[in-house]
Amino acid sequence: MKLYISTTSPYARKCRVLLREKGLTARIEEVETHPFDSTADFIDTNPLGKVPAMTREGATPLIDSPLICEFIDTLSEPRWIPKSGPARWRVLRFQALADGLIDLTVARRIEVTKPDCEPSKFWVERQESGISRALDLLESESDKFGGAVDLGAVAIAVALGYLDFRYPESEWRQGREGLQALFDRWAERASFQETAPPAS
Ligand SMILES: N[C@@H](CCC(=O)N[C@@H](CS)C(=O)NCC(=O)O)C(=O)O
Repeated sequence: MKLYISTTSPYARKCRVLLREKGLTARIEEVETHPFDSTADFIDTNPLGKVPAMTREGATPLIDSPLICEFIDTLSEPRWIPKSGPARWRVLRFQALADGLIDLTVARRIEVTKPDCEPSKFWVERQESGISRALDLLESESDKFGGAVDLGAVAIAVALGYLDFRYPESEWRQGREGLQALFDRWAERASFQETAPPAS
């Protein structure tokens, strides 16, 4: 099996952290790709041209990081996504919030780095407000993921790492001790260190 990744993609990083934590790096080969290169193998795997994307022997390819993580999680125990009950929805909701935080941060960066064009104040303010509200909500619920080792906690830590990488002016740590504690805890793990984005 192959996992198409880029080293700067936070969505791919979520899958890569999970692969390492679940001891599956020998079963799934990471193939570094630049989504804009659109090689035939990559586009056959994901016609949308986005990473991460995954090939599987004798089965359909998988795209979209939540789906890929769900599949990876079935390959070894213990599960990082609870199979049922309220814990499952808690973990998947935290992943959705974290992915949404990444979506807004990516959109903001595209807006502020557009060549030959002033960023739209309306969109940048809208994206920054959404980022700030999502961070405040996660901080207010940080007792729920506290010391958790599951996909929700991974997704939040990856989103915070992406803010450091692409939007350090957000100063997300200010007044958010719960999120800072979560991030510091993950920053110590080999899975997190090995998948850190390159220095920008
Ligand atoms: N919802 C997707 C988002 C994937 C995504 O947007 N990946 C970015 C890299 S961070 C990408 O490949 N962008 C290339 C493009 O949009 O053309 C996921 O969770 O996997």
